[in-house]
Amino acid sequence: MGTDLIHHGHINIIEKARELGEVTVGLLSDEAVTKYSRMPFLEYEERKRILENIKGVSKVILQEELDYEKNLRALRPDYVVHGTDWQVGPQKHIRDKVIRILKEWDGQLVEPDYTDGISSTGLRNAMREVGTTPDIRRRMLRRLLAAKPIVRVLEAHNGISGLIVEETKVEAEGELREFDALWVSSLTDSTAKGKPDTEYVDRTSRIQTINDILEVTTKPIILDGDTGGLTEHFTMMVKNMERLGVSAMIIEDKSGLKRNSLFGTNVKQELENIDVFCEKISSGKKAQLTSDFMIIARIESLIANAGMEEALKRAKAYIEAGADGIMIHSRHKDGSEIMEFMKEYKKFEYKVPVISVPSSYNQFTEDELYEAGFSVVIYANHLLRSAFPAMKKTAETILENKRSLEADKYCMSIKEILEILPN
Ligand code: SPV
Ligand code: MG
Repeated sequence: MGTDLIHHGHINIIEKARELGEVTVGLLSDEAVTKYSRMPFLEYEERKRILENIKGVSKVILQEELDYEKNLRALRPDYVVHGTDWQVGPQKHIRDKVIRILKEWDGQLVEPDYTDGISSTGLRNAMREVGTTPDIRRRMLRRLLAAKPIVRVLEAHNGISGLIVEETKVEAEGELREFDALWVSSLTDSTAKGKPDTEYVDRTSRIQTINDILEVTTKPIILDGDTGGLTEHFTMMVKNMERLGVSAMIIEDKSGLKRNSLFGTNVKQELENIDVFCEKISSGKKAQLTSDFMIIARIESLIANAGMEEALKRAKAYIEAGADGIMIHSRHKDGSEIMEFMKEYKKFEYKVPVISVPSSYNQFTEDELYEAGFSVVIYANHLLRSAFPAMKKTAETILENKRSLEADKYCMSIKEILEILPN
């Protein structure tokens, strides 16, 4: 079992197992669950306690992988009892292997009928409508970092794009894929408001966007905190974000009028003094109330053409100042400077998770970024960038035809739009 949402369907399975003998539950670790489903709301130890207290369960053991081989060989059970849900879909090959291994000692697979009218997925959807708590959501990013090779993050700039990040799923290469977390980007938050990405959109407005997203999602949020502003304001913002349940804030080491990094040196990109930025990081760390919240230092040396040495020097200094992660940014398309940075970073004595924003070097797959040493990949602006051309095309088509009929093919139906919104 993996889920934390226990229902009478699970109890039916446990009762069936109890008729056959002494029941041991293999409980999936966070790491194993996230290979086929989203992270459970409750942590492993909490899920374990619940199961241990269910009538008829003798023992709960850790299952670190989706594959049952290790536990099967250790226990050599007479029966494996499992719901029918794995007979099709991404877990089918795991089921086939269980049957094969059980044969070695004449063990048997028993699959009680699915209990009608209830499913963990249905409950999960209901949970989403109920929402989550700031504490559960805030902690989720650290749990994902511990459980997943690379955490996959997509940009959201309002409620509807938040819903897309929350709900989009695909089944590919035998696994169920979805996004792990949301990035609240300064670029797309500003652009959606028709404003430049220069910290002109103020904190009150950014908090409103975050609230709109929080209201309709349960996944963890990483906030683009721009430069963090004055240290005194940054520390207040840290407390504010913590209270809302945001998991992390990334601040960049720029000063003066902040310009978007993807302009590169076409505009003036002024780097903050290292000591001043270190002081900002350590003040933020001192201000936070929980141990879950993360402050991530973003290094802009490569964007400002200040060189690799400078980028590495800053990474060391920021880690020493208490940064929980670093983000190294680059706008070079070939990705060579980012890979060189990671090669040198691997030699660091003290390491923290490193975040990649591959807007320019987007030829690399997540697997390749993981191999290079990254722990998080942020797709920083793609929902806004893809929505904009469709909107523009629709506007042009209406003008050309003096009616909207021809624009229908660029639009989702009214019925669909009504159905994607939560009731
Ligand atoms: C953003 O998404 O606002 C970022 C990333 O800061 S970038 O636009 O690449 O600077
Ligand atoms: Mg930004």
